[in-house]
Amino acid sequence: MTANYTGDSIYAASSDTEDHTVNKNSSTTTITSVDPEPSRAYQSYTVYVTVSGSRGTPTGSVTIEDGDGENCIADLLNGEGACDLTSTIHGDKILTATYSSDGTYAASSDTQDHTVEETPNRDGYEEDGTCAQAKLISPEEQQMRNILPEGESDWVMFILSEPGNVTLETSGPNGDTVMYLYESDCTTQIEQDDDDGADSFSLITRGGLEAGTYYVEIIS
Ligand SMILES: [Ca+2]
Ligand SMILES: [Ca+2]
Ligand SMILES: [Ca+2]
Repeated sequence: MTANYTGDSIYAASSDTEDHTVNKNSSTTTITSVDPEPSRAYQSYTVYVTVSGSRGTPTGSVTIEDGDGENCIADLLNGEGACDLTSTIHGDKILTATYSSDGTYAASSDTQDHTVEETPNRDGYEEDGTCAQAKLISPEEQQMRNILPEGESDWVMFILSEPGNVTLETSGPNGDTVMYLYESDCTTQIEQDDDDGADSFSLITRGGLEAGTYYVEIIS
């Protein structure tokens, strides 16, 4: 900041300079809720945040961390935001929401307790709940899986190096599956089966498949 005196017929011109810092307005970040509370490992939960300013409404985004390396970013609209976070490690978490300064408002943060419960019945092939997460199965290979709890879905992929026939089968001590066979686009269904296997398990026998990649979804 500079003050200049231009001088007159008696006094010479002079000036003075003084440092002046324009402080950023303060901001207050608050985690308003977490849904669901508690959540389960590998299940996403939504974290809601607000950021208020000493005057006006801060803009920008808030990063929310679960303390175990997972995070999500909530973009602010009218000082509010939310994002979906997925914790892979169960336990008691301290969520940290950090608002980074937008140039006008200073940074601020908040913490909130959140419990992530263990997800039972996971098998060694999870996460495989989408076609993109499908795990490879080789000819003659058996994979030990859980299709639990109800609504769980496991995706498997296999590759035919030449045209051929396939048999796909589920079995187990107890349970009830439904199986879907898809083309390489993950969406064009070739066949589905509910109970053609033993008990309520599934069996698909299909001839004349061309060489290529195929996907199978198994649900309970
Ligand atoms: Ca599974
Ligand atoms: Ca699964
Ligand atoms: Ca069935």
